[in-house]
Amino acid sequence: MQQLPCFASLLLLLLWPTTAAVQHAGAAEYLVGDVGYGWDSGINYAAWAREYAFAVGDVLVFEYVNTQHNVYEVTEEAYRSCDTTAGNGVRAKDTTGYDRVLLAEARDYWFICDFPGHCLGGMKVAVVNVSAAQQLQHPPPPDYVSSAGGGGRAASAWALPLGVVVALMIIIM
Ligand SMILES: [Cu+2]
Repeated sequence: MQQLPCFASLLLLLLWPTTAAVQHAGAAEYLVGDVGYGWDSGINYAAWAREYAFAVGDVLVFEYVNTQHNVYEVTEEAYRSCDTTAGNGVRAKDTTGYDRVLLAEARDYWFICDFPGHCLGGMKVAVVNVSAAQQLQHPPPPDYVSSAGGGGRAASAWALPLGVVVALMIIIM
């Protein structure tokens, strides 16, 4: 009879990291520019985007001062020309200052700041080759590495064997 609470607490211990893995194994969030208010003038977004392999389900977080910048999702042509006259090539507009953009499709995404001169000054980011499936070794953004979320990432590697152990224990009980 004394075995039951022991099993229960052991189960809880085993289930906890499994749950964490489920939460973190999927989509990742990327703070554009990697720092607070990282959507700004004077940042090399080509270098930023090269650091990551984006996948469907990932979320880009644009944080910025919304009286000074905005986020327009545009066509590749408008991205290159920075010309959005009369709404040309504009797919979506975000202006809150904290915009979360879901990468819902496996395609290329093009973003610019539409404030006068900002796009031409380099305030634009291309998120290309968004892959259809989440990769097993999907690189997490730095804020996940340094925070408690890193444990979740590490846990995902042994989530499956852990699940088997938990299932076995349930059968034994
Ligand atoms: Cu701007």
